[in-house]
Amino acid sequence: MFYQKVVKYFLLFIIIFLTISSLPIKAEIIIENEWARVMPNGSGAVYMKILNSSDLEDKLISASSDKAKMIMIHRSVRDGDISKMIHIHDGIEIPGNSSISLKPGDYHLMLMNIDKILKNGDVKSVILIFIPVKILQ
Ligand SMILES: [Cu+2]
Repeated sequence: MFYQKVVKYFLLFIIIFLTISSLPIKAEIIIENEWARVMPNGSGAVYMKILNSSDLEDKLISASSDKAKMIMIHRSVRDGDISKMIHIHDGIEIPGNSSISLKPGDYHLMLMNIDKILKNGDVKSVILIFIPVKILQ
């Protein structure tokens, strides 16, 4: 119960800005249903749905915010009875004309050392960096 209360109290919403590269190959990325929560220990997670409406495979490779010292791409996985988080080093691929959901118990952006002055309901931005997979090959 304590956990739920904390989550509710510290809920904050985050607006996402996209950094689309100036490269000639571009995917069409749309972000929906973005939200976030922070924990009393100063960590937090950002969730969203990422839609790729182009034919090109795209990849979320990193994220940053001036309100958190570091953001890592994580995935929660179950190992028997234990839930643990894996650091996804090489990003999240979003195939053409499909979507990926970052949600509790699955992919999320893990915020470390969040600015302590954040309050419930604050709106902050996170910068997402995408690169078309074709460029990486
Ligand atoms: Cu995590």
